[in-house]
Amino acid sequence: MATRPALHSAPSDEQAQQVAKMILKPNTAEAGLSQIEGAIDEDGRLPSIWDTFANTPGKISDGTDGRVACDSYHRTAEDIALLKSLGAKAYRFSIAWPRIIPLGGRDDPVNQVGVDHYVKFVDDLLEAGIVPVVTLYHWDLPDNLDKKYGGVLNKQEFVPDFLRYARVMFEALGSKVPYWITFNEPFCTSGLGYAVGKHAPGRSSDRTVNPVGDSSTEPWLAGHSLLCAHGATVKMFREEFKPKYGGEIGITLNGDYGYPWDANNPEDMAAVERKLEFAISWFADPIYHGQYPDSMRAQLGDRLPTFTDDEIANIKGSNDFYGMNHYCSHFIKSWAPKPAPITDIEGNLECLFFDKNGTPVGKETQSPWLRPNAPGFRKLLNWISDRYNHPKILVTEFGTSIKGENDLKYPEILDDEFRCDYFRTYIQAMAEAVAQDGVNVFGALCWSLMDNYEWSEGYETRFGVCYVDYEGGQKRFPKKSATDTKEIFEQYMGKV
Ligand code: GBH
Repeated sequence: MATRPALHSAPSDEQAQQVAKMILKPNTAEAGLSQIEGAIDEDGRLPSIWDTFANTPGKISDGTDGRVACDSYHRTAEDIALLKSLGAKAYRFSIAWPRIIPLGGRDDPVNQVGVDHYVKFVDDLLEAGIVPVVTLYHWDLPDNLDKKYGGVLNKQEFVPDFLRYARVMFEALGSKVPYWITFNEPFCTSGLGYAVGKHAPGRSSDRTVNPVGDSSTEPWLAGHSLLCAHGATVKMFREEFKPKYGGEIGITLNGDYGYPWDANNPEDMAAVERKLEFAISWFADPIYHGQYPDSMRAQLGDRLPTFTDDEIANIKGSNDFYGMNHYCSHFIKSWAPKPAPITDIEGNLECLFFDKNGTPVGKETQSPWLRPNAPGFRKLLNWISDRYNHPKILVTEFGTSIKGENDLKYPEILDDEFRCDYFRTYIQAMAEAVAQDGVNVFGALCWSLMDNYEWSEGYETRFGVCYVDYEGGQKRFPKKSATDTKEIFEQYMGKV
């Protein structure tokens, strides 16, 4: 039987540094559910909100869903062998809640087949010498909970239901998993799910997007529920599981960096700060400082909920490490002094690819939101480190798509120099942040091991260091970046 690495039982800072060196090697991140697993109606799994969303006409750009995806549910041995062959030291993946408690609720039955699937997967990873990094929630709420009570909008119901699900997973995997992440990118769940409407369940005030939803209030309620669930889960983990098993827990926040659109305009400078606060501090300030940022209170007034004493006591100090997802940068143009639109979730500003002089922030990719800018990564690492008193940071995602990659055929598609360049420059920027600026990054995971279901962009956008042949039976082929990242990481090993 596989045992978890002893190194992780109760890491001192010095041990954490060793883990850093161990993890700062080629790594890959993945998601459970519709992004890679497929098998959406097998072994007792019931639909998630993403299954329902994908089957709503017009929501996914290529009209696809996660029914098969990379077929990873049936290919765990193959995926682990692939990771091993690429020299990966850690693997981040998420658990699909609808496999564990298909109806989702705290009184609903646990699906043992689903639990066993992940236990075996983690055992096999450990056997292969790969550290599992487990995300409990990567956007795939059991659909039943959305239908029954509105999912994350209903804090009273959502928090105890999530806690029960988390408990089942800590019981099953607590002795084996050294790093837990409660929620992946709560900004996306809240903002894209309940204001923009581009993510499940797709609610929005924009009636061309959805017949129901209120973008002025719902994202803030959703975010509040997620914070409360995170806080309560960490409390339970620390009281009941950490003393027995060790292990660390945190939340993963997405955040892209911003430069002023007009560097001589104080309004744009202030907007940069607001942009980072609305994206990152919305969640990180309550966790590290015990309250929402002033800029959000000022713009949102009572639309931003308040914490009870118990809630904030759970939330404040609840990160053992900061999980950081980071992809790109933008130029930020303020809308102030005009008041923010009531549906705004970004801080009364716009994010642009070009500055006032027409200089681009980076080269175009396939993703409409992503242009690489490696110096922005170093700057954001410093911003987070300064604002939150030098937390330990695990970079849980960074990576890029490539303009037109999907139009290439095998084997040309394996020659992804653009992605190699992205990882080379971003890893260099991260190494500088660590070595020269003293930022405490202890690990980094590339997004992603293989091309996968890219949410509302379907399969047209690829992020993998391995190519997945969707038409030819989901076979995986390492791209150039798969071997390059191994070498790039190794170059920095022991030097940071
Ligand atoms: C990550 O989010 C996700 O965690 C991961 O699952 C995904 O595969 C990866 O991105 C690559 O896309 O134009 O309004 O739709 C990264 C942060 C924030 C990027 C929201 C996309 C979409 C803005 N994401 N953004 S919108």
